[in-house]
Amino acid sequence: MEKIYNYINGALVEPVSAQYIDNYMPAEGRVYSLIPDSDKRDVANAVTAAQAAFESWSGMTVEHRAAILQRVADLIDRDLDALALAESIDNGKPVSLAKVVDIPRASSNMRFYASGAIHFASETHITGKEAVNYTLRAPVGVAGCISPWNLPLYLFTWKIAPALAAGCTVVAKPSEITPMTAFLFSKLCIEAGLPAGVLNIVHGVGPKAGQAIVEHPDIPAISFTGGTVTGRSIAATAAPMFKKLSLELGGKNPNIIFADCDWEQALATSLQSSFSNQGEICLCGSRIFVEKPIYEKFVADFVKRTKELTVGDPLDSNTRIGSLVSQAHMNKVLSYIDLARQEGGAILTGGKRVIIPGRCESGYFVEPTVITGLDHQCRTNQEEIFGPVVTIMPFETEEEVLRYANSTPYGLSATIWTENLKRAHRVAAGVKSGIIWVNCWLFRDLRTPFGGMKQSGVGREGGWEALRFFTEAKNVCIKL
Ligand code: TXE
Repeated sequence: MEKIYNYINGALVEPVSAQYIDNYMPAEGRVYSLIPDSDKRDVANAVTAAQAAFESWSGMTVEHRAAILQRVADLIDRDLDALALAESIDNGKPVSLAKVVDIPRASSNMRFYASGAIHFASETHITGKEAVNYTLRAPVGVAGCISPWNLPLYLFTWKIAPALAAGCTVVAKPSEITPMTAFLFSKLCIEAGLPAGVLNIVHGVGPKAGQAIVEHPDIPAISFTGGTVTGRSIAATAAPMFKKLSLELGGKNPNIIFADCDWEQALATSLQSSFSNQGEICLCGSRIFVEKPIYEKFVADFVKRTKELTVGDPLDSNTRIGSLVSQAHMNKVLSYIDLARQEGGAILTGGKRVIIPGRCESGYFVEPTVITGLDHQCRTNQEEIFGPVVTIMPFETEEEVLRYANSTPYGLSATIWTENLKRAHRVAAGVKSGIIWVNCWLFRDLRTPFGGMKQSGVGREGGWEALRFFTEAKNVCIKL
């Protein structure tokens, strides 16, 4: 069976323990490769390598660093099809989606931060005729990057690229549930000539390998994307050590549809924001609020289109909904659908596991599910399900929908559908979310700040925010 290796000090190596854990192919529900079960000894080796590489990497000209990162991006583009296939096999998502979202966005992360670092500038403040202050920004040192399973290579590179571009060396851990593309990425880094020790990838489970990264005294900055519960535990470990922390956590995002929306756009995009990647995107709009005059028609049309989505083999190009990432996650999603029933919800379509005949008959497939009849305060509407499950609720006024939208402990993103410009601005200002889309969803400009409010996270990634995160500012004040 294929073995995945750690990438430490420029080489692909076994874990110190020589122990491996199973890696599942979710569409078939079977083990297909093995992952290093790394522990604090592997993390210590990775940190030693990263420390040794720091001086020359951070001292290299930014153009030289950028050129190496661009080469990595070129190799991602060259291997797009193979990486998309690997991502689909590892995660269960449709290969067609990995081809147009995950892998191209991984390559643009590398390119964006390669050129971003070249254009990064630091500030100068002229204090009248008395003084000049300028800001020196130096890379923080060895950065710790920990990423989740839902958009594996995309979110892995989203953290690594700015850290490397800023001049940090990195110890990174992808999710143990989807490690394959990070492994392939380590091979591309070697091929691209990334100097040994600049990036180190340690595979393994969160409480062991992940925790060792968070606890390591020589890693001063941690960038994490994952569940809110894990984020809380990471913060509890890192805060007393005074580490820099960026936490991108869960969401329970409102999708607010006013009666004056562009009907076709709102409907088609809401279908995507509900069910793309099997609903396993922290930015999915899992609570749809529809203004009363169009509520009945919206529900009818939305259910009709949901029924047309093909659930199937992720490798089939017609498939719109692939497999959920793991059996445990499938069970969690199904348990939430049961909860919705108990809470009095009506399941208008979906609600069950799907058995796909043939190679995928043991896979973890769940029908796209639409639920109505629930109050905004019930658990189904408060907790993150992270699957192909949406609820639809009616509303009458802006005040009312803002109250519903803001009623969860999360505040990651929101979508607003209206052709009324003033209302769009008013509602966007009123929603407590870090990212608001008006008449679109998942549109990204990498220069914009990205992150959540409330329990959706701390800090902002994206653009200059990420380059600032991985650097330490020092002010120099010169008296004139
Ligand atoms: O994430 P975890 P999981 C949500 C979603 C999902 C839930 C749990 O609701 O059902 O989180 O998913 C590492 N110290 N999101 O269990 O556990 C872990 O190995 C250091 C939302 O996969 O948070 C992995 O690399 N690291 C999210 C990463 O943290 C630890 C996307 C994320 O794992 C650790 C995914 C520890 N103590 C899930 N424990 C989003 N917002 O995009 C775990 N890890």
